[in-house]
Amino acid sequence: RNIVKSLDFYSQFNPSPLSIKKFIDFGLNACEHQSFLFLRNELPIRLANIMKEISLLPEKLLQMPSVVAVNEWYKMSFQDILEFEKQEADSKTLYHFCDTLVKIRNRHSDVVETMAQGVIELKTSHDIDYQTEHSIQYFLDRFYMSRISIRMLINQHTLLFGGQLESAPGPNKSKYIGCFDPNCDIIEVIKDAYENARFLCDQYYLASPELIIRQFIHNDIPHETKITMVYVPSHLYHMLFELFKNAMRATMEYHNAVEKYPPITVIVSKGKQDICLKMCDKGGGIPRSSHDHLFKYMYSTAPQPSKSDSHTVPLAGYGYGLPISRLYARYFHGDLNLLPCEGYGTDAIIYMKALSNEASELLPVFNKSASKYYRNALPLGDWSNHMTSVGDRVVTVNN
Ligand code: W6P
Repeated sequence: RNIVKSLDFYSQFNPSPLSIKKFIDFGLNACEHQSFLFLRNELPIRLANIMKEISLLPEKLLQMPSVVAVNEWYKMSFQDILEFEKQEADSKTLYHFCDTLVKIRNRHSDVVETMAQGVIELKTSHDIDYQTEHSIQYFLDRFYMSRISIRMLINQHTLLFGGQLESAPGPNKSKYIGCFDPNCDIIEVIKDAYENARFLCDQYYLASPELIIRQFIHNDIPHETKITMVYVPSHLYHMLFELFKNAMRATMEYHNAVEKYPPITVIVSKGKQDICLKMCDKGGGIPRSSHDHLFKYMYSTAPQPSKSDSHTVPLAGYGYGLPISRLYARYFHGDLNLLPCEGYGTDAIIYMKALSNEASELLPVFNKSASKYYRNALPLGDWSNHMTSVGDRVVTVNN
């Protein structure tokens, strides 16, 4: 079968979201053969679903060299996995499958930067209208979420079955199940992210705000003294590190003339359904009008620092950090919100599901409703426009 037919075939199926509980249950009775059978079907489905969406992108974006490259990587990886469609699952095949997954993971390691580059290429060569910007935002959220999910599946398989070369990060790696920590100590992750952000902050500003952590556990959850959960520590770390960098920068810039900087406070609460982290800075906040922009891919105008640069650009501007952090939160049905109070400071909140069976993957599905976003114009606004000056002649079209 050719690739077009295979794409049509696999994109008819919806991805199957897994809950954290499923990942853990599977990891505890890990069976490589079963994992192989699942992935050789599920990976082509997830790849085909997002590749169909790539093909609906605005023509001018699709022609950008970086986007062409990303598209090629996806086609190669899709075909690499289809090799296993009809293969017998003997030990040689299983070994080769692991190897192929590692190869695919490496091939796609720079997808985020490359796609960002494609958007920059488009911005510098074309005027982008509101509609195009909207579909690119819609696409990138779905595209990066798909990528997070595919990498999760690949990481789980290679960590569980890939042998001695792979090992989970962290000191208690033996307690990990793939990349999940069944006893993820949230305050430890907070301290870790804080220390590393503080290191950058000290380098740049020669000072940094202190950290205060307070924890709260719902009255109906007795006998718990330490907030732990089943989670992917690297995802939580990624979100917190990003938020700390922003909170520190705001604090340092807003109080630049004083000796003492107001601390950053993190509140950690565990309820019956949710675990919430609220990070409060007194960095002067931001105007409400720029709040939405913080999550827009198109507003991170500056070229992304290259990998070798990234260590020398501490607390760099709002890149893709916040939108991607929000995707990590949403990936397991949590969320990430910012509540700025201009003139005072900003609260950033991370919500996570406390129950591992409710924390299921949130995956983009390719269907008619998704395609509409790319084809149709945005609906005409049915609220008044912002600030019309007295005397302006505004023609309103009713339709
Ligand atoms: C700010 C802007 C921001 C973004 C994300 C997290 C914290 C903060 N503080 O002023």
